[in-house]
Amino acid sequence: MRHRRELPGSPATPRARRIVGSIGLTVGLVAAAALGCSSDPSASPSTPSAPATSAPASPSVGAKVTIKDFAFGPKSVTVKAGQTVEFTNADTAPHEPSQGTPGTKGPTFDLPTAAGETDTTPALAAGTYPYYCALHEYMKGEILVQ
Ligand SMILES: [Cu+2]
Repeated sequence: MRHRRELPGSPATPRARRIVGSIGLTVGLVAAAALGCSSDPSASPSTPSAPATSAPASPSVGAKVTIKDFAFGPKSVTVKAGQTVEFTNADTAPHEPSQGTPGTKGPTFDLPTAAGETDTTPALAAGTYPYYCALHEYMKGEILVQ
């Protein structure tokens, strides 16, 4: 009996109004938050981040080899550890300077270089790197890295 009197009683109406009012406020806040969030992505492109890919310093070229008349010139070059060797193909045929010796290609570099193009080895660690042309195995050279 006591419970039935309280449930349908008049106090329910003010409670309902409070609940509806709080829902309205909540919806308004959520809508405002959604608008704020959606405006952020559109604003971010206006502040471009610095290009990260250009940051690492490229190793310096320690020597340049010209491929001409199916020969490497000079045949032997010397660079410092961490430097690279740049190959320029001055022939009209493609060449492929490859670290190692014919039949025993090494892992350090393999540079298919079209006529007129330039290709560069990775930074080299100290050591002696014989190389040859994978397309014309009689073409040979040597890189000394100190
Ligand atoms: Cu060649």
